[in-house]
Amino acid sequence: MKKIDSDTLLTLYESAFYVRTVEQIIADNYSKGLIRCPTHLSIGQEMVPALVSHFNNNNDLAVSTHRAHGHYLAKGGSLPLFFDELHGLKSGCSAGNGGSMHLNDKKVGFIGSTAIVANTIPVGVGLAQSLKIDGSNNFVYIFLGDGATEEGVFYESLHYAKLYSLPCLFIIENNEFSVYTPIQLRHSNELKDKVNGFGIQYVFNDNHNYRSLYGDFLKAIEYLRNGNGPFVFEVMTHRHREHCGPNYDDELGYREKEFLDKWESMDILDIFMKDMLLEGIKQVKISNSQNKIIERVTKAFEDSQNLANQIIPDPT
Ligand SMILES: Cc1ncc(C[n+]2csc(CCOP(=O)(O)OP(=O)(O)O)c2C)c(N)n1
Repeated sequence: MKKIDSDTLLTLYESAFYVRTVEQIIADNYSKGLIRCPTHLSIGQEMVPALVSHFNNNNDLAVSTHRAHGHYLAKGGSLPLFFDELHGLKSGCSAGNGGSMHLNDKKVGFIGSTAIVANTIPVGVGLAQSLKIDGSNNFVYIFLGDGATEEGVFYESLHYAKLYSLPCLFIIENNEFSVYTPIQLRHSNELKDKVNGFGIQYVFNDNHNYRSLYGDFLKAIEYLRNGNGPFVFEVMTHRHREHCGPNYDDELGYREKEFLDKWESMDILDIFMKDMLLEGIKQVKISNSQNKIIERVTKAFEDSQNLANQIIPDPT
């Protein structure tokens, strides 16, 4: 198991806490009506963003899905532009035309997220081909959910990426549900078997097993930078909130109480906190980090809300 030193542990925690804080403020304020776009929160799924942020290189590219906030922020996407986008402001990262699901920040290699399940996957493969043609040792993060692995284009993309040995890091955040439908009713066999059928490298990890995740992530990046072709990285994770929106929808009963309790007890922020204290990181240091993040996020959010408040809707 890869040893993670205490500085790295704190950095991973800070990145995860940052994404959680951003999404929490969105959830807390969504009902005010200033954010009107459909918004898919990834509260509970901060582990992958924490890793991506830790290893971020602006020359690596990324494409993502409807649940893209964490990926955008992890790639270093601008927080003010992000909040402005959610508020539909012209100053947003997609000029206010995209909303939560359509984020771009080319400066940091975040080429885009879209709402059509799986449709950024082949775009990512095309970007990887262009990197390869340019002789670059950068790669493309292709973020997707387990639901997207049911689309034919995912398999066409795996095939093409393998055939041309393209630098694609497919990261599948498996939260076990496609809206309300559990994976057991959607998949006949393991993803691993399907990926192996293409002769592509594959690793699986649980969200909370972050030491193993960290080590595998390092290996995957090295593999890609050395020009060895595509890599599939599946992470078992959990979204705490409803599929789309700021609320909980546990009353619908599509996820058993035991399932929800199990994931509640494995919340990644709690696990990091416990381990940081065990490693001897002082509570005061952690609190200082938290406060700085909260302050930064709150300021950026309030700025966007104030700007949105000044815009009087056109009565026509
Ligand atoms: C091509 C297409 N089919 C269906 C939908 C409706 N839809 C939106 S999100 C979603 C579930 C996707 O599940 P997954 O890929 O696992 O991502 P998650 O929402 O769990 O993050 C579906 C079916 C869509 N947007 N696009």
